[in-house]
Amino acid sequence: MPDKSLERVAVTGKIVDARWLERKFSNKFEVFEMNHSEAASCPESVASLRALIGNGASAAEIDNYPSLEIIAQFGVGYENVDVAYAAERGIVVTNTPGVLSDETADTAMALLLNAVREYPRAEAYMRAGKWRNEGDYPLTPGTLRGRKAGIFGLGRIGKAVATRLTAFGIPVSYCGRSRQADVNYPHFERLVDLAHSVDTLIAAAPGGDATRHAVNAEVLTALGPNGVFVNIGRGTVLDESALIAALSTGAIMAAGLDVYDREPDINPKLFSLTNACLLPHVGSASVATRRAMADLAASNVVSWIEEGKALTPVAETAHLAVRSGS
Ligand code: 8YV
Repeated sequence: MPDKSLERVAVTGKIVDARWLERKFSNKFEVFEMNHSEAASCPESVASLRALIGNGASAAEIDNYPSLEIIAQFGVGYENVDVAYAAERGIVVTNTPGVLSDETADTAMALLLNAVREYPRAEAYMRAGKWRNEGDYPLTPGTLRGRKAGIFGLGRIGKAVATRLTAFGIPVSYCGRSRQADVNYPHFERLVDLAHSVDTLIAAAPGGDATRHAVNAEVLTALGPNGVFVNIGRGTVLDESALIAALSTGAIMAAGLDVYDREPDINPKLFSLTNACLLPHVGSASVATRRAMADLAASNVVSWIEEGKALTPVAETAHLAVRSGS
């Protein structure tokens, strides 16, 4: 029986392990699993909810919850939360920075290796019995040896990718909002200039209007015919039609994608390209990492309820991280 004195917390959207969350925080709050449309159709059941753990909330969805004080986004990206509107209503928004950086950076390296050395295709070749019947899998034109990498978006995930590339012997440079004092990698202000100076571009940039279609035909062409593009951040950062054209014409060699413009609806043309290695947005998708994300989201809620302090507020609502009077 749930303890009636416990706070009820709305859990919406794709939280991979809501049951685990419920067990782990059972003495802290009561999970109220639902989706935003249920909230809209049943206003009395959500009228008193102060906290929401979820993935995305538009202004209209936020308005379903008149008593809302905190939105704990399940993920590091939060372009699908209307933070400006949340701030206007005095609602603090938190995300899950740090806990998924290594897992996501590992996925970027897997995409890079798979795109360049064709490991998924080589495995499919073997499973089809072709090794025995037709001979060795062809030598790959691509190699990581001698590559130069550029990272678009040197946040926590970008930095974890840079560490891995450096360990692989690949020099790194980057393009981001500003030059960062804690790294020595060369910085480029313009993405196209970065692309001209490397042959491997890895996007780990946030989504939203500021980065929409930043990786366009000009940027891709600048990578050259040996070029490889990997996207581990947000699908909206890439002009997908430009990538499809670049892969089809050989303007670049290969690509590895984990994120898409309108996922999970994928442009079918991508499926027909053998030089595209495609994953279904699994960058952070291990049980351990998704639990660490759920843990951090829920800890933000607990800290807010118990102490009036959000642990990892997003920049736009940092001024709301401490409840007035706390
Ligand atoms: C998850 C992500 O896929 O953190 C993010 O921004 O995109 C991923 O880690 C997502 O948040 C889980 O739904």
